[in-house]
Amino acid sequence: MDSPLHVSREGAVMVLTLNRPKVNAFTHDLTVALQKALAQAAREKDVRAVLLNANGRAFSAGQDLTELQAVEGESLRHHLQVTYNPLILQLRRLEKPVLAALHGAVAGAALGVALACDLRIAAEGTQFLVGFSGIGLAPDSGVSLLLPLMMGLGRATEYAFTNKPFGAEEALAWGVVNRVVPAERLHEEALAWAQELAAGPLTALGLTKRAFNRAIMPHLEAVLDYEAHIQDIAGRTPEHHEGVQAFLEKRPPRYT
Ligand code: T3D
Repeated sequence: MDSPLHVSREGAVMVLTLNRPKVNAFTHDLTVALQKALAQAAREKDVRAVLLNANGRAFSAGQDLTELQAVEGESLRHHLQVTYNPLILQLRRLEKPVLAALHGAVAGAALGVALACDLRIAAEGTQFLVGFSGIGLAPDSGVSLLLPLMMGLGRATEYAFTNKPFGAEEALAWGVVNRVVPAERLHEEALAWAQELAAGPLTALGLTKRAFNRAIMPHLEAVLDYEAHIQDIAGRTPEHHEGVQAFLEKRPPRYT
């Protein structure tokens, strides 16, 4: 079976490419592969920047809902503690620039992963979906902190409550992404930008990231832990079961 994550090098840039069938939904294996690759990026001195992108029609639809159904017996707290929470912390703590190149759909936990990167470049036509309320959950993967931080609390609340998508141009106007480029130029532009970042003063950039973390998200670890706590509550509700069931049966959810 093909690996869920392709790890390659373009000079000093480590390129991490999500590579799952259909929509790059995150499985346990993909999350662990990302954690390992980021640990490698931190260790290897000649890696000076990371580019996170994806093969296929979408960057990622977030948590794989077929796999989530399989772990339903377990607590979502535990699931988050071994998957997204360490991944988000790694992305923020890696003292090297991390650029996300986004296309297609970016939903749920994948939105959290994208927001935890330092910079985002999106293809025209990219659709962003907060996702969680669509399956009766609350935001996790750092989304409860990072989305209001970037787009403002009012907008974040609206898009989290309604689960309606917003597009690349809105994401650009609201500061959720830094650049929007034609889809056919995404890879080339993202790689060129990552190379430029890799040629920068690495220690200064790493310390800048450390300073930003300290200034505006010193409590990130506690936020992730609290998200896991409330997701555990949401995960036990009939709303969540109905939301996932409805998605898998391709019908609108019926909440009572
Ligand atoms: O403890 C924990 O881990 C809880 C944490 C949860 C974190 C989360 O990420 S919660 C949010 C999970 N994600 C979603 O709810 C998004 C669900 N997907 C969608 O809304 C849409 O698929 C997209 C907007 C992402 C893309 O729409 P579109 O029209 O381009 O594609 P599609 O037709 O909806 O999907 C294509 C296929 O991918 C389809 O399968 P099929 O019919 O070809 O066999 C669909 O079922 C499948 N798919 C889409 N999203 C997921 C998925 N399969 C598994 N998991 C998915 N998340």
